[in-house]
Amino acid sequence: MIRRIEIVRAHINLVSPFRTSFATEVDRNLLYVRVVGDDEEGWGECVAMAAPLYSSEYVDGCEEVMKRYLIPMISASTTAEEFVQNSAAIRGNFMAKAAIEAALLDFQLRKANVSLANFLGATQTKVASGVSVGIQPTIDDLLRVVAEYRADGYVRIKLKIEPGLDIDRVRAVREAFGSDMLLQVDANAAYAVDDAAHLAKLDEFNLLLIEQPLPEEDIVGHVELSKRVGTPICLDESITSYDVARGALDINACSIINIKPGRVGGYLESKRIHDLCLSRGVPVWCGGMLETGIGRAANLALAALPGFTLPGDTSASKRYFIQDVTTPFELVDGYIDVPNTVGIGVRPITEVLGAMTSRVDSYTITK
Ligand code: OSB
Ligand code: MG
Repeated sequence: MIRRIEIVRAHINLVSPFRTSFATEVDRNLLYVRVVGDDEEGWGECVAMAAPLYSSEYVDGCEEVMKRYLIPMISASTTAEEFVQNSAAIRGNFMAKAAIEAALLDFQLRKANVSLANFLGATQTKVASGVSVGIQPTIDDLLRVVAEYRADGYVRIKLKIEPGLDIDRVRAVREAFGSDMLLQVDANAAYAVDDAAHLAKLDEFNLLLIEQPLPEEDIVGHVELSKRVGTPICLDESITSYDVARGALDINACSIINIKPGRVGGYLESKRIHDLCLSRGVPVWCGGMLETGIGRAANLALAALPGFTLPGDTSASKRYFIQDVTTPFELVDGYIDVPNTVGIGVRPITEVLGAMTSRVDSYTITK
């Protein structure tokens, strides 16, 4: 029986600024959902950023929609599956929904003594990990940072790019680290279809993919771009659901999909997209949103499914945080172990989370 839902608001600094084409993040404004029962609890992490720059959601808005619309849908016996069904009436708000779904899943799987990985259908016990490299002030900085991540063992490098900080950056990294290194770029929607000829200059660098070159809504623009650029197009921001994924694949807007559970409304929807892509032979990989250990643990479970054939942004805790809220995830020979105990397999360390927490609001479940 679910007795109450807590929203825990907290703050954590990043080890270094993370610059993308849309923002420079120096910290995370955190929101955790804690489902509390009589003798069990479940945790979920909301991946929304402080400001609506990556997508339309932002963390304070997520809290608002949770307390006003989503938490009131939960009764003492609501399952994650029921929550997903019932909350479909609320449009969008995927990150808010996903955080609650994750906490409900963790709660019910702990009670059932099943790991999230097993529940989702994981076939791997460890996952190969890539790292997302923010836009650096200079090419020298970039080469130094990439060298550090290579030394850590990351098997794939993703460079954030934006117009003007793209072709030369990729060329420099290719020249310094060779053509064998798995390399891809992420534009976070910073280009337009008219940039097709410019982006085609990346073709000579044998990249795995170009992630989200055009705006979220311009799925049709990606169809045109895919014809004019040789490098595979991968969608991130645009893929907000199973239906969007199917449509994008049907019209050849992309040939690879980045699955982020927060962006698509949860782990159950993520599995549906994975299954679709697996059945069509479309490679998928697990994206990240600078998650702390709670979200990172659940992402690792998802990334262990058989269709995740490309390394994800499932880096080690220390890539982003000096002290994670859970036992840190560590990279060993380029791989991170998938949690295999119950639920998401981790809990926040009480003292660590307590020191970071600014507020806890508790919502009693009376139905
Ligand atoms: O576009 O993949 C993205 C981080 C925040 C928001 C969007 C993105 C990212 C990353 C980093 O690229 C992923 C990670 O390592 O968590
Ligand atoms: Mg991306």
